[in-house]
Amino acid sequence: MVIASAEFITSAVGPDQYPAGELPEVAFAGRSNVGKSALINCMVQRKKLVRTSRTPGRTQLLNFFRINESFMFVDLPGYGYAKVPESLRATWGPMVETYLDSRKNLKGIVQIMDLRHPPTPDDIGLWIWLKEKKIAAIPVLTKADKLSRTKWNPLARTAGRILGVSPEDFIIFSAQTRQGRDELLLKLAEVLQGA
Ligand SMILES: Nc1nc2c(ncn2[C@@H]2O[C@H](COP(=O)(O)OP(=O)(O)OP(=O)(O)O)[C@@H](O)[C@H]2O)c(=O)[nH]1
Ligand SMILES: [Mg+2]
Repeated sequence: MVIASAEFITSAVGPDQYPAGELPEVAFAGRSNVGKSALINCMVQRKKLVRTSRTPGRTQLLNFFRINESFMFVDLPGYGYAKVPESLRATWGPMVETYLDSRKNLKGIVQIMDLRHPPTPDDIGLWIWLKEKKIAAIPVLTKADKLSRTKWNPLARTAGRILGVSPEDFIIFSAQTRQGRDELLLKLAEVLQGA
C-alpha cells in the first residue's frame, strides 16, 4: 500500500460528530505521549499533519484523517496520564469507549506502546478489552531509535510475555528512522480489507 494523500477531516467528541459515510477506519491508541501522533505523521510522510508535543495530553479529541480518499485514520487521545485535569479524565474514558464500542466503520486498532518500558496496566487493560470485543489489534512498540538494536528482541519478548503475544507479532517502530513503517503498512492493508 502507498499513502498518496492525507487530509484532516474533523475532530469529534461524540457519535453525532463522527464523519458520515462508510469509509473503513483504523484508530491509533496508546498511553499519552507514547508517540501516536508522530507515528501517524510518519505513516503519511507529513511532518505536521497531526500535532505532536513533548507535553502529554496534546491530543484531546478524536481526530479523523482521510487517507487516499478511501479510508480513515483516527488519532485517539492518550490514556494514563495522571496530570490531565480531572474534568478531562472523566470524559476520556467515555469518549474513547463509546467510539470503540459503537463505531461501525472501525476495522481495527493500532495499539502503540513504548519499546523501552514493559506494557503498563492501562496497556494490558486495553489489549484484553480489544480481544474480548474481537476488535483486530496491531501491537506496535515505538521509539526504537532510543535504544540499541541488541535490546529490541529481549524487550519484545518481555512485552510479549506480559500481553500474551508472540514477540514476532510486534512491529518495532520508530517515527524518527521510519523503522517498521513498511511492515505496518502491510498490516494496515490487511486490517482494512477485513482479513
Ligand atoms: N525519538 C523518538 N521520539 C518520538 C517518537 N515518536 C514520538 N516521539 C516524541 O515523543 C513525544 C510525544 O509524541 P506524540 O506523537 O505527540 O505523542 P502522542 O501519543 O500523540 O501524545 P498525546 O497526544 O499527548 O496522547 C514528541 O516529543 C515526539 O517527538 C519516536 O519514534 N522516536
Ligand atoms: Mg497525540
